Amino acid sequence: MKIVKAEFVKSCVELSDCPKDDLPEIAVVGRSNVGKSSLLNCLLQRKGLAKTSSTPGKTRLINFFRVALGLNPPLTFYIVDLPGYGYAKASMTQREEWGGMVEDFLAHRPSLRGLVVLLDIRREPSPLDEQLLLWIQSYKIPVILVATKSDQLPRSRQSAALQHVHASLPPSAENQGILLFSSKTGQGREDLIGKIIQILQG
Ligand SMILES: Nc1nc2c(ncn2[C@@H]2O[C@H](COP(=O)(O)OP(=O)(O)OP(=O)(O)O)[C@@H](O)[C@H]2O)c(=O)[nH]1
Ligand SMILES: [Mg+2]
Repeated sequence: MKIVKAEFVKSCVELSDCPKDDLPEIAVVGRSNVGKSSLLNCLLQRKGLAKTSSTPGKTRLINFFRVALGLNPPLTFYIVDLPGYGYAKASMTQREEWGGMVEDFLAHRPSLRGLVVLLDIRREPSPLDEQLLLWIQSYKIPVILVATKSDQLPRSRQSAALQHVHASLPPSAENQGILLFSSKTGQGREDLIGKIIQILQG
C-alpha cells in the first residue's frame, strides 16, 4: 500500500487541544517502550517521523499525524500516537494524569474510529493493559491487537508466545486475534494496514 502523505500535525497536552476538523482517527496505544512510535514510522515508511527512544516515557503528549493512503480516492485520516503507560519511573501523579488523559480521549473523541493496542510479545500483559482493554470495551471502540517486537523471538516460538499473551488478556479480548508485528522486519505491516482500512471504511 502506497503512503501518499504522512505528516506531523501537532502535539497536544489534553483533549481540548486536539484537532477539531472531524477527520477520522486511528489511535496507537500501549505501555511505554512497547514500540508505538516505531510501529508508526514502519507503517508510514517514514524514519524519524515519530520520535522513538530506548528510554521509556518518551512520548508524553498526544501526537497527531495526517496520513493519506493511495486508494482511489486517497483515504485520509489521522494516526494518533498516545502517551505510553506504566514506565517504572513514573510518579503516582503522572500515572493518574495518563489515565485521565487517555480515558478522556477514549470517552470524548467522536472522530476516534479505532484503536491499535500494542502488547510486547515477550511480556505478560500488565494491569494497565487490562484496564485499557476494559475501557475500550465499555466505550465500544473497535480494536486491533498487535504483538510487537516479533523479531525478538525465532519463528518457532512466536505462536506459543502469542497464545501466552492471549491467554493472559481479560475475557473482553477473548475473541480478538492478535497480529504479529515487527518494525525491524516489517512483519505484519500489510495486514495491519488492511485492518485499519477495514475499520475506516466499515
Ligand atoms: N527489536 C525490536 N525493537 C523494537 C521494535 N519496535 C521498537 N523497538 C525498540 O523499542 C524501543 C522503544 O520503541 P518506541 O517506538 O520508542 O516505543 P514507544 O512505545 O513509542 O515508547 P514511549 O514513547 O516511551 O511510550 C526502542 O529502542 C526501539 O528501537 C521492534 O519491532 N523490534
Ligand atoms: Mg513513543
